Amino acid sequence: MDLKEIADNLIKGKAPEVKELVQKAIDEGEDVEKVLNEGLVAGMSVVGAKFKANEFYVPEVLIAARAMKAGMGILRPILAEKNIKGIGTIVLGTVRGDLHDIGKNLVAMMLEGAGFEIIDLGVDVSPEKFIETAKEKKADLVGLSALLTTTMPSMKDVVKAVGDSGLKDKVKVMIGGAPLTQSYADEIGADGYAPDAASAVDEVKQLLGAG
Ligand code: B1M
Repeated sequence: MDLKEIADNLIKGKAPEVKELVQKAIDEGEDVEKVLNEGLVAGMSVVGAKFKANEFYVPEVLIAARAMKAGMGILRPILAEKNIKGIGTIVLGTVRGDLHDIGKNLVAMMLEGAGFEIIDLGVDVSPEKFIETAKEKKADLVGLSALLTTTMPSMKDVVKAVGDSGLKDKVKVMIGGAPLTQSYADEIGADGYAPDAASAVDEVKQLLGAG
């Protein structure tokens, strides 16, 4: 079957169609990685590009992400069974004291769409929790989101905790969120910064030398 059909439906945010087509592709014996890459990831890449170019706005991205989730629901168990590792493992969360998660969820979706394994710790995450999970899951990168100027300093605590726990050479730290800037990332010693969800994918790929 033409896997572009999956991508096209994903771009339009048609979750039931995406789910059905992914199932059909698997039933027809299509390679699971091919379905992931040429169907779901290809579609999500277009969504990311359109979001970057201001052709898509947050609602369209969320609807497309929901369609991707529907397709991933079928692929994930097969991938896990075949033990196909993603191109990197990312621990993601909104920092301590901060409850905003809409942007962080978008970043998670885009990164998952790009083939990364995402461990989403949710909101109000302490530096200790980031470190503990990064160690346990052997993460390649910790992604921090903040929407409040009052919670930005918590990112500095996480960067310090990464250094103190001996993970500095193993785990990169990327930050993002409306009040953040590259210069703040430089100031606190974070490895990377991304202004939006589509750029987050590019930045992570660059930081991890993936793709
Ligand atoms: Co709040 N809030 N809020 N809020 N809220 C803001 C952020 C605010 C700017 C509104 C304002 O005053 N104009 C202001 C912050 C001011 C400041 O710090 N300078 C504010 C405030 C003050 C507060 C409260 C303190 C209000 C109060 O109770 N008095 C309170 C704090 C609660 C807390 O966190 N402890 C609060 C609460 C809330 C709600 C719960 C009601 C709700 C959050 C719901 C939720 O997230 N589940 C909420 C919302 C919705 C907003 C606004 C309106 C929208 C935020 C949003 O979702 N944007 C916001 C005002 C605004 O931005 N217009 C506001 C859409 C989202 C897609 O964008 O999150 O920027 P964004 O994510 C982008 C990029 O930033 C980037 O990619 C995303 C997609 O492109 N990005 C990353 C984000 N994380 C990234 C991580 C990366 C890379 C990129 O790498 C890891």
